[in-house]
Amino acid sequence: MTTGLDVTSTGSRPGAEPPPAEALRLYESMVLIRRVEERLRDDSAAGKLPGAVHLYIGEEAVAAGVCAHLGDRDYATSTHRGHGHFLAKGGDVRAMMAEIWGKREGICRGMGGSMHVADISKGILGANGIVGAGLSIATGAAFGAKLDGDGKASVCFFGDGASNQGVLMETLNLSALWQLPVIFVCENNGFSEFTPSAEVTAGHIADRARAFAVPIAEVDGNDVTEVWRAAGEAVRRAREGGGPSFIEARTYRIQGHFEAEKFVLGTGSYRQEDEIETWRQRDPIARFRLRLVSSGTASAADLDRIDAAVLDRVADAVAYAEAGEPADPGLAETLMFAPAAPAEEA
Ligand SMILES: Cc1ncc(C[n+]2csc(CCOP(=O)(O)OP(=O)(O)O)c2C)c(N)n1
Repeated sequence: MTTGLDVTSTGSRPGAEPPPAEALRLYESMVLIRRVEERLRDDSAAGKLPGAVHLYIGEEAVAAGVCAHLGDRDYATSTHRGHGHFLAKGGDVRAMMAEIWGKREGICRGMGGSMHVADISKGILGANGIVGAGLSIATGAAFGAKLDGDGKASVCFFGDGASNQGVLMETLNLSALWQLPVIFVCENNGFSEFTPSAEVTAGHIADRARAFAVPIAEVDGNDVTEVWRAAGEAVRRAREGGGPSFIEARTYRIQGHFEAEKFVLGTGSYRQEDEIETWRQRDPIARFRLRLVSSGTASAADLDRIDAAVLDRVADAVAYAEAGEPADPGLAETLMFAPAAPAEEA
């Protein structure tokens, strides 16, 4: 359901397909996110994880389709639902798993947990528990990239709930004014916690960008090819100095807002089983698998091999996390604050 780009395209032709090797990477990226999160779902239910996890199951095509165009030098900011962004951007699965398990082998030495997975060396500027906070961080990074002048792009993933934060208007304004290489990616999954988007969100989300003349693309966020195409165009625009872009990806989260939400909600429910089932039928991985096989890009056996290798990686990451040492609370102060600047000589 692409409703089209709002401006003259500078990038990939409508209908362009990812080349075969890229298509297989997209598939692998989505399957890795899914299998990691299924383990997190199960281990959370078994009470093995020290904190809450917000899962991305059903939304994998957005992270995979966008991050396929990014390298380690590019930036991405994430949300409280950030495991998919971390993995798709090239974060290490073992280090992320250990982080979520609260182990010192974790990417933030187990001090951050699920909502703060980050790896600056790969341009992963962090998951973030503050809704909308990634918008200003990504825009700041884009400002830095523009000053560096070396073609880096900066992506901000955020939800439909975050689209109601004032900071979106501020960052759209500055990025349009200064033509910053930032790509706003709204993952519109229809809910803000337990509230349907329609009850808290006025108007059409992409129109917020239209007001600043920022080019927009509205895509089916469960179709990785559509996301990949729109993101390719936006990243190219950013690298060529063409300024910001806005992608609204319509998707759905299959799991709850966070695992164990049923203990908060009691017997109440904010969505119907048949709605969830309808979206299960639009599963981005199953759809892409069918497309790869029916187009002859890959055989079912090729994809089964990828599936099996991913399962091995996930099992290895869980074993690594389980065997790790608990985080050291004594590090809290040293890890939290940057060292004081040396005193200036009189
Ligand atoms: C500034 C701020 N306000 C409120 C919250 C509480 N909160 C956590 S997640 C969430 C919903 C976010 O919805 P959305 O941006 O659509 O992301 P989704 O959970 O759907 O991925 C809210 C309101 C918060 N963490 N930060």
